[in-house]
Amino acid sequence: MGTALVYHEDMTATRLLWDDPECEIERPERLTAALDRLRKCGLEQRCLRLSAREASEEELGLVHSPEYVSLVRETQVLGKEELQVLSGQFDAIYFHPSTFHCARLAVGAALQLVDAVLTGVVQNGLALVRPPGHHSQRAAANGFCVFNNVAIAAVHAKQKHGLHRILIVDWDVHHGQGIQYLFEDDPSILYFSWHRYEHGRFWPFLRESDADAVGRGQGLGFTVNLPWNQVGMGNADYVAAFLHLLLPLAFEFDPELVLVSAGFDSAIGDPEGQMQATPACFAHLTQLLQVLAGGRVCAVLEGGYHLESLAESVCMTVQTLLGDPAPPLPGPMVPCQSALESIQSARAAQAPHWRSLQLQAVALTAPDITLVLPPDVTQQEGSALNEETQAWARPHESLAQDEALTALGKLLYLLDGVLDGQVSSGIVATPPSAAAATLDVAIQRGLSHGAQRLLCVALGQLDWPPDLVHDGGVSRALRLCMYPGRRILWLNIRGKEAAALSMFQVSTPLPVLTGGFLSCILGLVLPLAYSFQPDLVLVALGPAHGLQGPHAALLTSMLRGPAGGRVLALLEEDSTPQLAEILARVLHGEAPPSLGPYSVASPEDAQALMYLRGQLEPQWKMLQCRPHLEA
Ligand code: Q9C
Ligand code: ZN
Repeated sequence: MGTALVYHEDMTATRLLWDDPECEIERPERLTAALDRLRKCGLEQRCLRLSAREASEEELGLVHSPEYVSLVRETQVLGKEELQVLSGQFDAIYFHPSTFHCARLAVGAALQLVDAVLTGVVQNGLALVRPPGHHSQRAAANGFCVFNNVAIAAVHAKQKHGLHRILIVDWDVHHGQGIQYLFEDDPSILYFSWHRYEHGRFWPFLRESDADAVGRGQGLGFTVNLPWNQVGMGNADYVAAFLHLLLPLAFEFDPELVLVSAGFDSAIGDPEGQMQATPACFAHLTQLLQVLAGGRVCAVLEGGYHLESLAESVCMTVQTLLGDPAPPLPGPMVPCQSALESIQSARAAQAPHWRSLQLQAVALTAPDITLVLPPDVTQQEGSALNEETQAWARPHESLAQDEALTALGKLLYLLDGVLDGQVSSGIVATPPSAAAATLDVAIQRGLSHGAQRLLCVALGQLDWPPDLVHDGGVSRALRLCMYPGRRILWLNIRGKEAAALSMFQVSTPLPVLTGGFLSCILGLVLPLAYSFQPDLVLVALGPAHGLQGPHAALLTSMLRGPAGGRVLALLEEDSTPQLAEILARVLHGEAPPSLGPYSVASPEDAQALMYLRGQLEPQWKMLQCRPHLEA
């Protein structure tokens, strides 16, 4: 359905006319650098280009006072000295004769984007604007922001399009206190912001930026603050914040539209943020948001002052909005202790207001589950690998029939295509009787054809390579996965028991209720996958997988993230055509359908999840959502 890019060259007009070290970073080149890079990468050409219009004064009045709008209107005729004096009455603000025009274009761009998405002209989009908006308040300019672009867009979406639930995700590195103040008591707008805070020692130095500010009155729980108390937060910290805090709430909220206050001063190199997240991280954040609201995501530029980092991060965001898979994240995915402390305190502050965060509370009894520990095979000889691989190549009886062989042939063809980078993903249907054997061969072929780490998510009756499990004490399969190289992570979601046979072989019951399924994906599958960093994911829907279409689509869609989009889906030939179609769509970058109203996880599901997380957390660090207790 397409991606809109909303822009107007006039927005490069406003600029600082006097000396002010604090304000000089907000300059016209921010927009030109982003746009130039989009052109160079061929991304601008793939978007629907919309020329921004000016917002009307009535539209500005949706969140600002008439007196304030008049004040800004009158700056158009002021001279430099007068502009400087007026600017000094606000915190971190400069006015320019073109400010009123630019700021109205910025609001207008956000409104046009929302209109294009909500009328179905496009699926999603980005508005490249100056001045930014999220610090601006009902009657005050603040932090380079004149009118609150995103807040006005949210009120407009409610009033003109009749929406009832809007999620605002503010990934700018500063707290969008302007948005928070405007919607503090409004339960129809869920506002999430992470921000550099340093225990209150970073601008704008507000007590109400801390995690315990959760909204007021009817809006309790609809303000979500995640204060970063150290600089240097990186990809793992940002992804963990989404998986363990934002997304559980967002799914429970079930928004009709996602607005992103898309500041890129939270990226590496930015002088304001001093953070470490790489531009590719914004592709992942975008992809994680695209599973909400049927994929209706409107991103509006806020901050971002390192031109190179800004431009690259904007490209990553647009590329992902267009449906391309997110590039793999570099480096080990281990959230830092300070980030975990912040996430934990925000979860604690929000828990009274959200059922999705209350899972721990219901499962107080000891789980009726046994952990099967593997024999210690880590010391065995690595030379066994080749022999194992050959043993796996033995003809499988169930692959003898023609149709099974044909399916296998297709699978191998696709697998090679994915590993060689010719295609990004694929789907293969197999006869039900051949599902397990096909999966075996897929794993073996994947490993011998260049996959370094292979994640296999098996649903239904698909055991870890069945004919190999009971092979003289230590299973060959287990040996292969434990040593050498630790190359396979096997996760079976099949409706029986929760067990971690090893750190690489995990089984969990299939949750039936939406809440259980979501917490399984967000709290187990994705953290495992992001920690493991596979270069190929096999999603196998085996016999009696019991998964509903939207659930299968969500799982498959989200598994594109950790593997750079390299996902092969295996399903049974007698699956419905609708299932195959929906999986093909999400693998192609389309948004999965909404899961509908939230229903909380069953105590059994919650317990199984909690148990497995406890077992696996020491090795797979993205599972953590609280800091280690130091002695
Ligand atoms: N070094 C936006 O990013 N100055 N506004 C902070 C701390 C104000 C940022 C000084 C920063 C405003 C939209
Ligand atoms: Zn900012």
